[in-house]
Amino acid sequence: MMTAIPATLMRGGTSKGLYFNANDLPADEVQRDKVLLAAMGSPDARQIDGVGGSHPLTSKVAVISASSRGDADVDYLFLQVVVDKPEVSSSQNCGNILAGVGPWAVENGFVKAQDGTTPVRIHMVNTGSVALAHVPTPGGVVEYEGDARIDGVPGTAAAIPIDFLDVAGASCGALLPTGNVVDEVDGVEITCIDNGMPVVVLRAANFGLSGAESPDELEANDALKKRIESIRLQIGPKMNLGDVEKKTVPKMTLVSPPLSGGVVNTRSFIPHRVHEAIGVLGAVSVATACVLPGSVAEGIAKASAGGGEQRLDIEHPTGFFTVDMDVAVENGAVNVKRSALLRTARKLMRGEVFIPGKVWDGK
Ligand code: NQM
Repeated sequence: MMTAIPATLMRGGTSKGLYFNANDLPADEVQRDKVLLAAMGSPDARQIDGVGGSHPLTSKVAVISASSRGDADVDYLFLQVVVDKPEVSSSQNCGNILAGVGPWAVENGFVKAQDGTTPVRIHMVNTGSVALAHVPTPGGVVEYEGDARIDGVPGTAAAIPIDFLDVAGASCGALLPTGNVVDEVDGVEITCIDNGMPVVVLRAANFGLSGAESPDELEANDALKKRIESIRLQIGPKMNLGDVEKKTVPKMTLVSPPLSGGVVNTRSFIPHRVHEAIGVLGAVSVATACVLPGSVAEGIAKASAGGGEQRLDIEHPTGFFTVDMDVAVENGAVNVKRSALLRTARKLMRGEVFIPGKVWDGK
């Protein structure tokens, strides 16, 4: 006996995953995670017995419900279904899957569509912060097609601008979780920062890299991966993240001088695979490090610490990620007033995902 669970398969930004109404999943978290592992086909490197795409970026889940907060329309819980281990993690947020939450919320009756654009206030449960997505809804219907282009996705789609209102320190309690602009681990200088995503910024040059290496090359470099993981495991607790061995944070981003006219060039370990682009909130955090006086990006990033609105183009393996930021530098510290960016999303399939009865019999 299989249990059929309503689900929507969507691309959100440069990620892909299943979007669920929380009411359709088991309330018990252990049971819920078993269901999600079965839906995606984990643990298995190929996820052959599920709908997962065999990569962390395509093995993601959004669980959506009416918001518990007065300042939001929906609650969005992000869950990373680990591809090759029986693990489901709520330890991070995801700004890419977030891009599909607004359209999903409108189409599933959580927010009434307006003619033109419908603002959807999304409480990101993982970090307790709120994002404001501007969903295109001409004639009161969600529009997915359009002419906005984001690097890492072929073609164009309708633009979904997203504002982040209060993400600084959302996971770690402070923009600079260790209290320092620069820390040293294993003899390497790093900047630990959380402007929506806990990120450790490292200089590519400190690892003998140019920073232009491809994700495949970096993933094939076992000695490099070991050094980066050693730093991650040591600094995680100092970033108020506890033991991070089984967590998908902090992300580890190598920075190097820009190659194509952007502010900085990046390669991001997320944390065991290398991102084909860069995560949304990961990019916001790296952009913030670029305007932080004294960070390891200083002298590498072509950005100046300064007040007011700034547009920062972060280079990554498949193009640029553009972040609009309003930052004020007060007594040498960066105060982030607003971060905003553009994403697109696409509804790919809607239906039911089938779960074997031995996993969940739906009761
Ligand atoms: O940083 C990948 C992604 C992400 C996360 C990751 C993300 C973000 O590209 O907000 O979007 O770093 O695991 O989807």
